[in-house]
Amino acid sequence: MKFKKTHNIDEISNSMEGSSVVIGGWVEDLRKLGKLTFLTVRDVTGLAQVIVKDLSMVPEDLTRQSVIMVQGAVQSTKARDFTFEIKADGVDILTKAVHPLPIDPIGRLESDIDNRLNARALDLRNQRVAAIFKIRHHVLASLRRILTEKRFIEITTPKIIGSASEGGANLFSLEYFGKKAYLAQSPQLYKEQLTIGLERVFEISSFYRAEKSHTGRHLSEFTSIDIEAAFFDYTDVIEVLEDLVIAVFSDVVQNCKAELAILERNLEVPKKPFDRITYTQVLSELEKAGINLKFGDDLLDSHLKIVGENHPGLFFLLDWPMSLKPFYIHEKDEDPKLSRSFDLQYGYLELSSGGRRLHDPAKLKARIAEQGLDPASFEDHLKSFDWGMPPHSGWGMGLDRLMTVIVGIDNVREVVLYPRDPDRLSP
Ligand code: AMO
Repeated sequence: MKFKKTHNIDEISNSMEGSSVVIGGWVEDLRKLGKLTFLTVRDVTGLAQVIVKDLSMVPEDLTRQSVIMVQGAVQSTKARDFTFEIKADGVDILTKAVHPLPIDPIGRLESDIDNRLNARALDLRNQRVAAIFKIRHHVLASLRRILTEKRFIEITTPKIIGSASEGGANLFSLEYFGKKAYLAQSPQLYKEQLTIGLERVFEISSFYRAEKSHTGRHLSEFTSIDIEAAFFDYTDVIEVLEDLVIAVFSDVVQNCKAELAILERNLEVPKKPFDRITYTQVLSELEKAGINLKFGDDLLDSHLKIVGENHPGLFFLLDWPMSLKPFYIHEKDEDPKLSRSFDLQYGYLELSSGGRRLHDPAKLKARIAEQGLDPASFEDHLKSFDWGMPPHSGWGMGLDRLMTVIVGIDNVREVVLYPRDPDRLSP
């Protein structure tokens, strides 16, 4: 490198007229007008116009998206889209990009999502795509800040595990030094155990589901936000979730104005309280729509579409039948057929599910057997319930699904850098 970068592009303004600066970035556009060459150069913070008077500074074969550094003086400009320009007195060509590129990185020519994902690093030069991942960064920062303020402690649990955390279905298995191992579907068992030592815990990590689903909301590797809290009932963790979603939306609206503008997204901060609808109410809504389900029937996609049309925003779906819930969920004292559990829905889309957990080891063991699971494979987990397990509740929320709601794009592949689904294992 001939020069040392002095400024990010967004740190330069027309008030710096006459100052010498060095920027580094990618050539977005390049035009020759008589003896002048006009370059636009983009870094992660913005776009600058550069004027080169000396033809020898810019080789004939300089391609778009090549990496350059420019040293020059800031000057005012008449160009419509810029508030300043840089008159180059030195250009260092650091890497030449191939021509043609596999996709148009500026997005003038639309590429389909498969081609874009195959060239994801380049796809991020498209400002709409970069905006999504800048927002995702702010969402993650916001989640960590808010949960920390609520006295949750961040944990990291194993992703290679010896037995299923969510029951037997949808598990990826692998060979682990001659033994069979699995990729964790969720941190469920660990987060429950850790309420013993840390009381309130959260994890934000990748988890794995071998689901052969080809939808806009299922991935084989997804990011889950999980919490678990000792001495909390399910109504308490519902409140944490409600506060968290409102605070995250509000942080995004405050901190990501430019990104939301690029996405032409008018994000509204939801208001408290979100509607609370019971499973039994849903059955009667469906009945009115001509669909007769019995208590205990699961809600299929087609049912949730109808419920979503009736309730288009955020709402909690409460009090599911125990028969539909995982072994660790606690029943309602007043009606043991009902569970102390909930889902957070955005219309038909399930964003989160959670509930109060069983903390009595005998009851938990009985439920494991009742669900046809082998108590022996939960031996380590069950042991910890004899060491002073507090009553506890928690939930898991799909970050990728939450992101689709925030950016208003209906496909999780758009909000994950390198998505994994049944058809995609690379790049
Ligand atoms: P559940 O299985 O409902 O619950 O998952 C919680 C949330 O994770 C997201 N999610 C997914 N997102 C993308 N692709 C997938 N394949 C996928 N699977 C799940 C969803 C879902 O609502 N242990 C419980 C949570 C708890 O009770 O704490 C669990 O994993 O947004």
